[in-house]
Amino acid sequence: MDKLEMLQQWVRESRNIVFFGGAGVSTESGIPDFRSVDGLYRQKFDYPPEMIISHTFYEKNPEYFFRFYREKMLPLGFEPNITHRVLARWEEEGKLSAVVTQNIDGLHQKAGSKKVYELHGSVLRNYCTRCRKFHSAEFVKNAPGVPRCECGGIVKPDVVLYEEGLDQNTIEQSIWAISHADLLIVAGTSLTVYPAAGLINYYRGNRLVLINRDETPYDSQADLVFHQSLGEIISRL
Ligand code: CNA
Repeated sequence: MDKLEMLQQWVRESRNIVFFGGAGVSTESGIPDFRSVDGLYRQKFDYPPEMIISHTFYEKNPEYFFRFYREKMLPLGFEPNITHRVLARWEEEGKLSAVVTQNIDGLHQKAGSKKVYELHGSVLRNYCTRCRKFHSAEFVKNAPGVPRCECGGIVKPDVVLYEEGLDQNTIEQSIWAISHADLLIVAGTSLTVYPAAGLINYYRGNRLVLINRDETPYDSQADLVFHQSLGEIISRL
């Protein structure tokens, strides 16, 4: 039996799949990731991207932060791809219990997934830092300069910046899901951003599958590894 047949069998037998993903899940929708050869981290900016999307930089230079955020991090107008759609279908069929994602683009929900744990938040939620009023992503996109609420407060995207903590509830729910999964599929992530990447250590089963174009630090821990396009594999499951 080859690797793909093995994975097909595991998916058939599973009743409690958890999918853990990253930016590579959405590249096939046209949204660039950070660390691929054509990703954001290979482009030239005035500052390293990790610095621009840090809390300190956001506080010190909000004008530059929002210019970068609007141009490079606000993926509006994109559609879910085959991976998002298959995961939504598995959930509906009762085979998949949760998607844990590092993505901030909302595409899993757009494809119909219900149980989605967004470790790094979502560009679709934006709150006034003074009065907590909700604002849409379009509001942030179209605001001139630093987006401001009617009350005068800055509207901040509900996205976890470097130096900021992750939501405790989301972490706990993700750990619970991962530790109870019968099959854990980890895909489209370089597994280099912590604490998110460390969550896969909570998996206790023996069906850990890694699908990623590039190698990851967790390849040797996986029971099956595919260095291929995610869409190519998922479309055959
Ligand atoms: P990353 O570090 O950019 O790694 C992405 C990985 O996906 C790389 O190792 C690629 O080899 C792999 N990859 C890319 N496309 C494919 C594909 N089609 N098939 C298989 N593998 C592929 O991204 P991570 O998610 O690991 O890093 C975490 C950051 C990136 C999170 O904080 C995200 O918020 C952030 N991010 C999110 C988005 C989004 O929401 N769509 C886009 C860009 C960055």
